Amino acid sequence: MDRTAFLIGFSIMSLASLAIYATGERRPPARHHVLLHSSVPFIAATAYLAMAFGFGTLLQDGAAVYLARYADWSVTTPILLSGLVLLAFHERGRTGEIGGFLVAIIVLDVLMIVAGLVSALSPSASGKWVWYLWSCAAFAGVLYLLWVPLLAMAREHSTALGRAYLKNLSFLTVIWFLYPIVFLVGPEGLRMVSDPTSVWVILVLDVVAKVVYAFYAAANLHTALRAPDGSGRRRA
Ligand code: RET
Repeated sequence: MDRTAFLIGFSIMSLASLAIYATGERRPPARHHVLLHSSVPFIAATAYLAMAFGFGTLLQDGAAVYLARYADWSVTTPILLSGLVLLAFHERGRTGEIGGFLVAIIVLDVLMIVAGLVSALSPSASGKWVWYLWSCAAFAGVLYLLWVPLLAMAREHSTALGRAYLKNLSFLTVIWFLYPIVFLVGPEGLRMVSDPTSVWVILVLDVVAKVVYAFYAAANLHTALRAPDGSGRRRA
């Protein structure tokens, strides 16, 4: 695989990390979201740099498996999910309850990524599909927590916050669904798509899921906090 896509990924992600931080809110209650969202492309830039130098690239049955990509996802996806959990609980909630949701969703999410990596590295076809389906089961658990209890919590908080949460969640769900599809048709799955095509498609997905999503989520939070019932300000 030629380095161009990886170097472009590195450049976009590192500049995006700075841009998200520079244009983000500096004060609570939105500041922690800016910190979370600017750290995500910084981690991705590190992974793209590793991939550009061929670090952590394995060959499985002639197909490249990029370990740096899975390392990136296993850190960045929990951060993105934490942003949504913290939005659903915005400025409320018992520590135990917030912690419980964070741990449950992060564990499911990391298992999803690890099972996906095991699928990519599986030498046998049956092992590949069992691990792929197991990863999808963990993904279903993540989506259940986001769409059922956490959505109810966000709506209970206020109409404005519920709307912001739903917009972010819808965006995230659509883009996240594309990853298992690209994996399925790519070199790690059915091999209908070549390695360079899959690398470019994942680069575009990563930019949308990490960078475009960061600006979209910040705009939705900003609108919610300015709404009369959006609890943008702590009451005295
Ligand atoms: C894999 C393969 C096995 C089945 C499933 C997968 C899901 C991956 C997802 C990745 C999301 C990545 C993001 C990265 C950006 O920071 C591991 C591809 C379900 C949902 C959003």
